[in-house]
Amino acid sequence: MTTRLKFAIIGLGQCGGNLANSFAKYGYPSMAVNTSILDLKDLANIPENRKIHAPLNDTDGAGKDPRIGEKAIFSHLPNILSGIQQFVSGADAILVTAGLGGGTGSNIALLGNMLKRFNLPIVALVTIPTNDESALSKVNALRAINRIVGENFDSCIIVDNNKILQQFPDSSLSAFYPQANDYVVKTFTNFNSLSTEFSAKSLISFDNEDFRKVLLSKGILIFGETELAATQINTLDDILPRLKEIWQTSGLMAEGFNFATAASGAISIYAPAAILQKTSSRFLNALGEEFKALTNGATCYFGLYEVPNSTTIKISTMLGRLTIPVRLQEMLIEASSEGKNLTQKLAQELPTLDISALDDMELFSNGPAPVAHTSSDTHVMSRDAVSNATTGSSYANEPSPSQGHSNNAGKDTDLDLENRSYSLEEYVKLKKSKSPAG
Ligand SMILES: Nc1nc2c(ncn2[C@@H]2O[C@H](COP(=O)(O)OP(=O)(O)OP(=O)(O)O)[C@@H](O)[C@H]2O)c(=O)[nH]1
Ligand SMILES: [Mg+2]
Repeated sequence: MTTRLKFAIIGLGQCGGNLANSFAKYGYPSMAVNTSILDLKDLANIPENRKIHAPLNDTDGAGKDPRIGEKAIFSHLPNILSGIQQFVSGADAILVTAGLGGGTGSNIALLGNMLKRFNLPIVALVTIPTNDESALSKVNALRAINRIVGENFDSCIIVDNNKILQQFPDSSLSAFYPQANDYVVKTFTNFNSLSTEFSAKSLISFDNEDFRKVLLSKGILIFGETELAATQINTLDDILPRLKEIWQTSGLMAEGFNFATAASGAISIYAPAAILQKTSSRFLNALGEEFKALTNGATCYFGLYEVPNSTTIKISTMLGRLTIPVRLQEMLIEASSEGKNLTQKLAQELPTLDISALDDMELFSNGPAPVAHTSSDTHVMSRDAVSNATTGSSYANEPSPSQGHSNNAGKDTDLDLENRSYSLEEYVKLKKSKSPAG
């Protein structure tokens, strides 16, 4: 792949690793850093020596706790930095990527800050949680976004996971993330790749330096592509009223940007010869005017290409140095109410049951205290009782020799048992010897 800029990709956490894995599929040198060994093992496109396992002690993952992720990164910092140092040498820029809802990837600003020592531009590509995710994920994401913007990276691309469902409504559970990650990487690559330019005839060229200017313009960056059937439009002027809509809806970027905050942008148009022939040369002025009006005067870099035999018009756009979008302000409102509930729940003592109704219950018999026997016969007696029990008669049901004595009151009164226990044998012998018949 011939690219405008040679990016070295570093994925942090599970989402970051998955995105780095997708970048690797498109030919970018990629590595992954994670607190979880299980997440790392599935990254098939990343070589084993480019996977850095950085757990905190014996834990696997950070359990959505950014403090664990932070400690884990610090505890492996020398190892992480030496691995990255070799990896990034020769690159034009570093792209760090992560999901901000978890405990590992939400430390992307910390990692990015450490990477500043390599003196390369740093782009962050992050995902923000869906509405359905927990307050904890949203709070993690909002704190992380603020740190990224505060750290002044060369730009930050925000992929909104909410939009994956809109973009791929029929996606299966297993294809959901891979499909979205592939789409993000493919769109990014279309900007960074020169292959379309090679196959097209350039009327106005969007060159590498233009790309670098917009990409590294600080703040938040959006990019996207739209394709229209050539039959849908007559001349390129027809796309002008749709420009804002294209920015607002294209791709998986977070929505609700104030385009007037953009400082720079790019628009590349790829069209078939027939459409270009019908379009007046005044189109470029009109496009420049429209762009300036929408962005309140941002610098725009244009590219215009004639694509032979094409039946579509492709419009690629980038806008740089935008401020945090409304989508994140909405998330802040959700997170503060959901987070308050969660904080209250966590602050509450765990209630126990009122079991006073059980206080007077004695469920174990105190019974008469066992009689202390001194005779060794006792031992023999109980053995016999056990053997009786096993032959069907139980010790409890069978009258004991002494009971037998009292039950047959009058008859065996002469049998002097002295409150003692006897073996059955002994008892029968005694009884026989004392009975008149015996
Ligand atoms: N687009 C996309 N989003 C993902 C992907 N995997 C996870 N996410 C999102 O990323 C957020 C963070 O999840 P993880 O990446 O698993 O978190 P982590 O950084 O590994 O942190 P811990 O699991 O706490 O160690 C979640 O809230 C999801 O919304 C992925 O492959 N693609
Ligand atoms: Mg994880």
